[in-house]
Amino acid sequence: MTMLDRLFEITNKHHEFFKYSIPLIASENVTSYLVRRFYTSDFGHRYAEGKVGKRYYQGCAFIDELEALAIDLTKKLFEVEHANVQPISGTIANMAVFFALTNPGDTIMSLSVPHGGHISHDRFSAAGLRGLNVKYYAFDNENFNIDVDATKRKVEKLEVKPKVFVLGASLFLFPHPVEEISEIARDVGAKVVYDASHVLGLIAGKQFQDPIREGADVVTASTHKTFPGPQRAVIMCKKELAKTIDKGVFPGVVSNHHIHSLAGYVATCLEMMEFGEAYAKQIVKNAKRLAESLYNLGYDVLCPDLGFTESHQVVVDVSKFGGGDKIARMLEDVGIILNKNLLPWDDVKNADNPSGIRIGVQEVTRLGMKEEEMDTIAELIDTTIKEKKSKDEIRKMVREFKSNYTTVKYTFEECPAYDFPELC
Ligand code: DSN
Repeated sequence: MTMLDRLFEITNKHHEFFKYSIPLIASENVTSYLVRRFYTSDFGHRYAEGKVGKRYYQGCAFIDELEALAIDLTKKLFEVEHANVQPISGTIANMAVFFALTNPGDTIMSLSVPHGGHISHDRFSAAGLRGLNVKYYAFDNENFNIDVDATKRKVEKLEVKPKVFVLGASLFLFPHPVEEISEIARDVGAKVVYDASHVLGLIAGKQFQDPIREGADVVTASTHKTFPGPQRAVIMCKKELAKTIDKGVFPGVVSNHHIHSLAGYVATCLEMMEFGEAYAKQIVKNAKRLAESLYNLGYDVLCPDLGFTESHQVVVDVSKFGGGDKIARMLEDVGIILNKNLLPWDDVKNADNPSGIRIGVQEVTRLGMKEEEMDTIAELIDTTIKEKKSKDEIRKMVREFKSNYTTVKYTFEECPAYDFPELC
């Protein structure tokens, strides 16, 4: 077998694996053919440093038109005053914002990772790279949210006041108290940055909080989780911060910005304008139903008294079954793909075997699954964890079930989700 044959084999096997598995990673999604078509365009061969109409390379006439369209659609879809569509990932977007709004040695407030914060909000990642001193919000485990009063007291006691309050999370069940935190931030002259990476599709579909109108100064977000686009990111902000943020992006942390995936992002904006509301509503219904089904089967799903979730995520404490690592591996063996996750009461040192698993239903929703299918997924998870059947039998059940859901919906022309299409 040649190396090239090997490359095709690996890629085809990956596609086949996902076609017959149940994808429940909360930070992933599947794009339509419409979006994928633009990945293969000549845009992917070009460079476009700088701003629309002010580039450092020739040949950017149509790239300028494309980027202007992307900015315009982002502003319309999210009803914001300014958008920068150049960051190539959520972490890069956060780095750009830290670069723009802080100086090394400044203090910021973030959620710790066990409380759901993204690594880039923390000192051992992007915030640390900027030399920021990270203080954590007080967290209310029961309500799975920031404890506003305790946070206020904590900020009052700080000798050096924070410059930025980061909101938004990777473990994200309920809207954050943006209004209340913005008030605390205003009192100390700080900005509020809301990382909407996980919930951007729900915000576009008007099924989650609206962070800018609730008081956030800046929203960062990757564009490939609940928002079903290519892997890149956007930053949105109020007009008065536009120049500062743009400079943080370029020349701050972005040079070229992967124009082929920007074209795919534009196509996703158009899909979300047309289908976003129905898609986002179904995501939330599915998440609630999956949580309820698992709870009824005896699982320690977080926050039963709060309706489990208001987002695409369901979080389960599986410590009584051996912990998140063991369970995530068992499920992977039968084709149910999700991730282990630290829970608020876990020590960050236990990241290799945390108490929890995190489940996201956005991709299966995109494939057309509804509440009934969530009951089936809960049963398949239960059958696996309690070893009610052999691995081979469950793998076969997963395969048969998933065979009916391999088409991308909520797009203009439905298409296969997991094929590796021929170009010519
Ligand atoms: N850490 C990823 C997640 O939430 O899965 C996002 O970068």
